This record gives sequence, structure tokens and C-alpha cells, in this order.
Amino acid sequence: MKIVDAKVVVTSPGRNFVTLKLTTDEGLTGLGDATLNGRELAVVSYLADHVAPLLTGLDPHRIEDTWQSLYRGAYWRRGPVTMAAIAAVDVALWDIKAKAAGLPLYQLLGGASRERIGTYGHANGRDIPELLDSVRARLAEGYPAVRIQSGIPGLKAVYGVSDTDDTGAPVLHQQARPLVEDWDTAAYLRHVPAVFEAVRAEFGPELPLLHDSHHRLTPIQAARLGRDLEPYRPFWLEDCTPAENQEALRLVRRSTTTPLAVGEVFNTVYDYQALITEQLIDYVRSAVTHFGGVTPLRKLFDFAAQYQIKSAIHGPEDISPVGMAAAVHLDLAVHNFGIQEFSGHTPLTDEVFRHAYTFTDGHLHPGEAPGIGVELDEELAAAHPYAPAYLPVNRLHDGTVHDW
Ligand code: CS2
Ligand code: MG
Repeated sequence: MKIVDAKVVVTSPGRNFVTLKLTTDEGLTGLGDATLNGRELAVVSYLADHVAPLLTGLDPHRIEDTWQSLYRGAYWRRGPVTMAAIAAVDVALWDIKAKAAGLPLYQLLGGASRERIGTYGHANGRDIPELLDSVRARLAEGYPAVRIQSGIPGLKAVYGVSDTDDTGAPVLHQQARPLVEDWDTAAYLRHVPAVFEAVRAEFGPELPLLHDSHHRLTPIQAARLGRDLEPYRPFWLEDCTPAENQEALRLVRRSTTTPLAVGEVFNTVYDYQALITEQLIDYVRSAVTHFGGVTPLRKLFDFAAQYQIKSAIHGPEDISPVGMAAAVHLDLAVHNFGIQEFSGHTPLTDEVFRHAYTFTDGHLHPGEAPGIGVELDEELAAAHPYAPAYLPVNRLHDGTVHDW
């Protein structure tokens, strides 16, 4: 079998998605997600201008060899653009291989290690009463675990709150300039324990509660927050410090037993080396889409397993159903599965990307369709062309830019 066509499809059924479609001389097709939120067209160019010409004529079964040649051959390794492009090729090749075998991808990854995949959903509120309503809504939808994000008194716009509507669905800022949010760490650190206290008082001790600090704290601030949250037994504290500095987590880890989750902006295993071998974290959070695909993410999970660290694949709305499908196959197969983030997509997005994976009673299953189980409706995709959109920026009260 040979690859005869490599096509990059950009569509915006409410938000932008970048998809690679590979076609073989036997008529089999494979899809891969290459969506890099807010910087989409850089990956489109990487794929269309530099990768697609290398793929035609290759045997699609040679996944490892193709991965290594794209990674090593570029010389300029790592980075989100490169690794999103390689991820799309990797997933499209796994899709083809599994289709050729007539099997759902998880069977090629060792088969199912569980019956279904536990998820967490997002609950957001501008204040605590609104957050409690949002938690109630997620529980009514069946979610077994909930991430709680709340507005902070005195702040106008905060990550995870200002960009979602009352149902928890993201409101997109498809405009020429980023939305400016505002930030005050002292106010945040005072407020979050009260948020956890209110949610525990309302929903009891058993509901797994997660929280995302989105890289905004210094190590000592993160240590304080981890300690203050201990009485409420969070499932995890996510991205408490800026991701570039692995050493920051040593201090946080020494100071608190609150479990730590890290990695949605990581691209390779090298970003994790100290965190895993020193056992500084509890969950690895990379997305298939941003980590170079199923091939390296499977290796990461096997590495993490040696240190009792579990998987928790990044699953926001900006991972397309193609990336989500690949994640769900991996989730079903790996032994050290932890939890899967899942917000779902809009009905229109699910129409553009018809998928076999299902979400029932708060649990995902990849389904039994051969491959990753996603079909792209190219006509519908073309009817929703690319629309520029930016992620926000965050500023302190004096105007200084801060992590958001
Ligand atoms: C996030 C994301 O899902 C998460 O935990 O932190 O919402 C992240 O902000 C987006 O994926 C950025 O594109
Ligand atoms: Mg996050």
C-alpha cells in the first residue's frame, strides 16, 4: 500500500480545526488532528508546504519509521507547531493501519483494559451560586467528576469563566485582537479555598473535584494553594506554575499532598523527564494532538506507569473530534489510565466530524468502527471556512502582562 494524497482541511464550524487527510492507492483514508488553537495556520503551512510532499509514495504501515524521519529529519525538533503536524500524520497512519486490519484502533494498542472511560466536565460560575448551578448541570449530564472554576471578587474576566456561557460551553472571541482578562493572585488565593468549601458543603465529600490554575502561580504561591485545598481533598490541582520550569514543582511537591496534574502545553517526553523520574506529579496531561500523536503518547504513558503516574489526556473543545477519538482509543487500552477531560463539541462540529465514540452516563467509549472511527464531511467543512480567533491575554491591575 502507498500514500497517494495528503490534504490539509481547515474548517471553522464555530471554532477552527485543522485536519490532515491521507489517502492510499487502495482507497483507504486516514484522518489526523493538527489543531493548534490561535496559531492554526502555522501548522497548516508546516503540513502542506513541508510534510505533505514527503508523504506521497510512502508505505502507510511504517508508522514508527515515518514518525522518526519527520522528527529527526527536520533537525529543528519539538515545539507545538512541529509536534502538532507530526501528530496529525501519526494518527492518520494509525487510522489507516487499523482500517486495513478491520479493527478499531484500541485493538492494535493491546485491546481494552477497561469497559468504559471515566471523564470530568467543566463547571464554571461568575460567582459561587452560579458555580453550584453549573456543577448541578454537569452532574445531571452524568459526569462522575467536575472541574470547578469560579470568578474572583474584584476581577472582571478570568480564565475558564469569562469565556464560557451559563451551560459551560465556550464563547468564542473570533476577533482581530485577543480578549484582555485581568488578574490578582492574592485575591485568587483568598477565594479558591472558599470555592472548594462551598462546593463540598453542597455536594458532599465523594464527588471528585478538579481545579486548573492555568500556569499563573509562583512555586511558593502554588505550595500555599495546594496546602489550603488539602482539607477539601481535590482530585488534582492542574498547571499550578508556568510549564517551562520543571524545577518549580519540586518546591510545590515538598509542600503539599494535593495531587498535581501537568502537561497540556508539553510536546515531548523531554518536557516531563524530571517530573516523572522525581515523581513530582500524579497525572500527565498531554493531548495526542500536541504531543506528536498516539505513538509517543503511548510511550510517555508506559514511562509514567513505572512511577505510578497516570494518564489524563487534555480534552478541551479545541481538540477536534479526530484528536478526541485517538485519545479515547488510547484511554481504553493503556493500563495506567487516570481520567479523560471531555467537554464535547457543538452539534455542528459533530456533524462535520461524524464519530463512532459515544458519551453515555459520563463515560466515553471509542466504539467498534475500524480505525479511529471518524468521518470528515468535506462539503460541510468547506461551508465553514477559517475565521481568525485569538486566545486571551491577561494583565495585572497595573497593566503588566501575566500568564492567563
Ligand atoms: C485547558 C484548556 O482544558 C484545559 O484544561 O487549560 O482550556 C486550554 O486553555 C485550551 O486548550 C487552550 O487552547
Ligand atoms: Mg488546563
